[in-house]
Amino acid sequence: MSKTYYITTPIYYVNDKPHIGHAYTTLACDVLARFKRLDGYDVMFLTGTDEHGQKVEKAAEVAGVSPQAFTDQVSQNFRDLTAKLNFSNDDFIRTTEDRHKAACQKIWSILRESGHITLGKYEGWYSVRDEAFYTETELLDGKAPTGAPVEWVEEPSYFFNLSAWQDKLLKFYEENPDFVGPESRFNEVKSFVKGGLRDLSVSRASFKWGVPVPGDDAHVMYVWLDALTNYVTATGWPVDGAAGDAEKHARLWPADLHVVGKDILRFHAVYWPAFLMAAGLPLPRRVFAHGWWTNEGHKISKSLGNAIDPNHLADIYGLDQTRYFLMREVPFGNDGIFSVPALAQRINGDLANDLGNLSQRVLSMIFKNCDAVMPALPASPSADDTALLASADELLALVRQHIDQQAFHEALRKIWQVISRANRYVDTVAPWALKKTDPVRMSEVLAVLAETIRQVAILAQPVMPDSAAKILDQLGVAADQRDFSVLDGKTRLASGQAIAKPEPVFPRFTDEG
Ligand code: ME8
Repeated sequence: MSKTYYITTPIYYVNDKPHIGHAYTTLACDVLARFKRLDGYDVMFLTGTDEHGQKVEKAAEVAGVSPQAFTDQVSQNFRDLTAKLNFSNDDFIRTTEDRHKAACQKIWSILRESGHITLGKYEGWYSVRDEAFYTETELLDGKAPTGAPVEWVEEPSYFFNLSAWQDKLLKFYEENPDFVGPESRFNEVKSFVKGGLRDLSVSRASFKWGVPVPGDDAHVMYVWLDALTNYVTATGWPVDGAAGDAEKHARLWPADLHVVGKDILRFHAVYWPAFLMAAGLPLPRRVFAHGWWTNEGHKISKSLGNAIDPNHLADIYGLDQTRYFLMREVPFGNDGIFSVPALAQRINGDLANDLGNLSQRVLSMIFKNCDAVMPALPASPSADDTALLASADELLALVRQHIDQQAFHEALRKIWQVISRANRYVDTVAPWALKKTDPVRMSEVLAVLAETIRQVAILAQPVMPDSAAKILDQLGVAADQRDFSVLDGKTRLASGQAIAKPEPVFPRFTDEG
């Protein structure tokens, strides 16, 4: 059986429409999921919506509908976005589903029965926007450290004994140096835990929109305990429940990677591992926290009304162009500044000029000068031929290394180095000039280029599935010859097949509309 790879996005709150930030996280997971599938893994890629809690309840109230009707509607926006942006998720979980409520109640019962959850009283600050508890000392100018407003809460509450897990968490971090990426964020997590942990309030008694606490209807579960549990729900856990699936759970859990934004790293790298240890479940292998996109340097917020709609980006600039830009522009882990000029520059530079022109020029020459039949590679390649092909053959190993570190920008940079090399090779060997002087050599040169483009296009599939497919179609690469087993020199582009008249894949972007 092939190796499995289980990757998750955060589940998004349904208080608002999806924006570029949500699209970004899911896109990164989609690229990883596609990459791993092409690299021979049996992939489970999960995304979904986080539908309980006070924030969603309040948003429904403002909209004047019941929380369930509201979440049905907003969750659909997130589901629609996955189709629109060509996300290949294998499941879409909603926390209002029965399978999830069963998992939440199961984890609760385990924690309660093993004495890790006890009843007490919460007195302190709460931010509905963050769905998080804060101490007096954490507040800055009467607000949460995130800038969110807080309110005073005094109510009976169940507590999880988080403080008891400090040493075990630190030991786990020590033994698993890759647990959190990037490293700088892992250091922040460790300092936070070293600073001491307080027991965590895990139920609310002042509203109803949540999973009922088993055996105590006056409480609903804290939305973060509910939300985090989604990652095990989707594996068919609890295995003895109505939606249980022992085989699936054993195959998928623990997850290989939770991708999150830096805002919610603490929940994933501290609370979640503690809940899991307490419940006797294995811990995820890695959590990666990416940075924050701003709109030309301004924080994206509902109140500023400056959210960037990913649907709009795909419509105006092209889907694969948008996907490429988001993955290439900013080192994954860093904050990023969204701007249209930066996007236009990537579209016209990297895509239209570098890759688009290369492929269009080479295919057009084959179409015109080789009777539209794919030429054969040289029997005795020149030093230039060998060097170019070697750089393409080395790519998979390099790209895989970067992808396994979630360094998408580096992976793409490596691919584009080969594209630049191919463009320099075209200029140096000038196949158009060989047409009259040495047509055999011309066809060999074009074959070397076509083979390079084949490998580049296969590796570009996870980021730009449609555009890469168009290039591979134009090269005459069969549909079953597009996974990574045909890379690194193991296979070469077939010759002798007819090719159709090539069409440019990446149009230039101009402002003129
Ligand atoms: O936190 N830049 O949901 P959420 C980059 N329901 N990424 C951004 C972003 C931005 N400006 N804005 C949002 C929640 N994100 C919880 C999660 S998981 C068990 C529960 C992305 O709707 C980023 O991934 O507030 C961030 O972590 C997530 O959206 C927060 O989504």
